[in-house]
Amino acid sequence: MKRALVLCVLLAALGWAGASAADDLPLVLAEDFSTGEVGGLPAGWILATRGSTPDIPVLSDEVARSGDMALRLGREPENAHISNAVVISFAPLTERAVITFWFYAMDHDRSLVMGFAGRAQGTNLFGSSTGGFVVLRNRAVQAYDTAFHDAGSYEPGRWHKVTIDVDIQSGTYDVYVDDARRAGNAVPVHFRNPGVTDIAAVGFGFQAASAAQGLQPVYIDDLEVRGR
Ligand SMILES: [Ca+2]
Repeated sequence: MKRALVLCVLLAALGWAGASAADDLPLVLAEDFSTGEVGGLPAGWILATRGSTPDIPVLSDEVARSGDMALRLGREPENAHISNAVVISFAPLTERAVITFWFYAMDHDRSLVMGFAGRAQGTNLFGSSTGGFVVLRNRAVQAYDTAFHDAGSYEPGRWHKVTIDVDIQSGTYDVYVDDARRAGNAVPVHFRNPGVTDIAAVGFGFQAASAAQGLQPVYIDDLEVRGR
């Protein structure tokens, strides 16, 4: 009893009590971006067009955390600052979802946008239709509902792990960077779209802050979804 209490206090102090039991959840999706051709879409993913840019996320062998390939999000400098996105769907989760992925950014400019939402949203996982919404912004991983909330800092040129622990019924989630909750990050963050009632898709795109900023790619690898 005493030992269990000590463990609980320790986990709470580490800010990790919420996500510690994620391994007990059924594995829904594991994606290491190993299926497909360099320069093409990863197998099983759907293109979600956003605006009128030719830039699309593609498989790349420039940087990989596992195997030879990762997902490369980027844009050509003359193109719009928001690229097209890719989305993968899975059977709807209605209770809890734990989404983990790794990213490798080339600089501190805003570059990555990641969203997750339900079956009713289809591939429309960004902007006001999204459930949860995570970006790289102001040298931090941030989650957005009606304001940006820091979840943790990151450095260019190395892999960082993002864990998103979603309480689907309450429409809230916590974000951890490299298995830690940032000090002072007391939120759970609310879904941007309160009408999201299940989680059935995850999507990634490139979104710079402006046409003049965010010209370097960011890479995604080793995405995993657990839940029920
Ligand atoms: Ca890989």
